[in-house]
Amino acid sequence: MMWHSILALNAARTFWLPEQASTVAPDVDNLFYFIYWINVFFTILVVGLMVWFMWRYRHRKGNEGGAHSGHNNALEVTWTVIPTIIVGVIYYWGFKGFLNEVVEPPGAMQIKAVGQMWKWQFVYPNGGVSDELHVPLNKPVRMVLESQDVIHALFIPAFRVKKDVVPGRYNRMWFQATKAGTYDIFCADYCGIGHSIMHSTAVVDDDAHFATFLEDAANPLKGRTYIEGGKRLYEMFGCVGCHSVNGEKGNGPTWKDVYGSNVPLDNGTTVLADDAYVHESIMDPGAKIVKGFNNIMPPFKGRLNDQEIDAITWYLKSISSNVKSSDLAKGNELVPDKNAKNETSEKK
Ligand code: HEC
Ligand SMILES: [Cu+2]
Repeated sequence: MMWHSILALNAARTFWLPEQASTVAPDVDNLFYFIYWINVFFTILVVGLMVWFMWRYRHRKGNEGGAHSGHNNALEVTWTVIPTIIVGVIYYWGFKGFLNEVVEPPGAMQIKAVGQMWKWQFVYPNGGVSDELHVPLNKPVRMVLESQDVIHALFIPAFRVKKDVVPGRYNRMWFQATKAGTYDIFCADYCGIGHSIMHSTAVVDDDAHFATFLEDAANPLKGRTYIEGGKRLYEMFGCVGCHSVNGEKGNGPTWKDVYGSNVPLDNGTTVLADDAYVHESIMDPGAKIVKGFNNIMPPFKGRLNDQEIDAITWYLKSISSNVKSSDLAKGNELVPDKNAKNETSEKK
């Protein structure tokens, strides 16, 4: 079709639009340019005629006006039928494109996107987690969208997809990336003071890189020491949102100097913050409530395995003055690889 080749030329230049990096992108852009060029054509036609008529029928001596034209059937039919056809074409094209964006192809890989003020987290089928979206090249991906707080919207311009992320509801969208590279991700719904910093990156990987990424995302401790791994988990699992490591009080108690201290509880007793207490605090936060805090910490039972809790514990020790640095030797050892995979795959 001639239209298509003209439109394709346009799209290649991407004068208005971002790069095309998904299967649906060319169609979305072609429709955009179709409407755009129709507008250009009719704007020039109508404005051109107006200007020409103004000139042609301007007031002149001897031309006092007079003849008025009345009803004209041919004209009425023309300007009814042509726009109707154009609107029909736009509707058909748009609806078909809409269906393409809504009906996902079979075999899509599911990635969960969790929006929270003001960051995105992505969860992969193997339990891996990242704050930067990685997707495989040329494979359909289903995004299941979940919000922890208010309404956000996941917008990946290069893929031409955007969808609201609504608390209490699982929205979905799908795409298939067609070009390796990195692309912007934005939040497209005003969600508070940090809205403008709520962005991330979509990385389209070839199969080998994607496999490596998945492996690393699901085995956050691999190749790291216990202390480094614990710090990574602290960030990956959002502990950082409630627990500071510099002594500042947040929604939860600071982690600085907690390990090895006597923690006052809300039932009036105290407890020594040792390995067992840390383990219990993570798996079953409601069991002992720290005085002055509420029971708002989500339990991480089923999300963190023993090795990961060990790593977090070493991280806690490394930032506590109650632990001598000579006692940190084990924490500076590399986490052994064994079983890491089997255990983490149980995470949801
Ligand atoms: C939504 C906020 C929130 C998040 C997220 C959170 N916590 Fe907590 N955490 C708290 C609060 C509040 C307390 C104190 C109340 C209690 O004992 O349950 C607490 C207590 C603790 C304690 C006991 C600390 C002490 O001073 O005695 C540990 C250990 C702990 N959390 C670990 C974690 C880890 C590990 C993560 C991430 C995997 C995490 N928390 C994520 C809110 C949070
Ligand atoms: Cu947002």
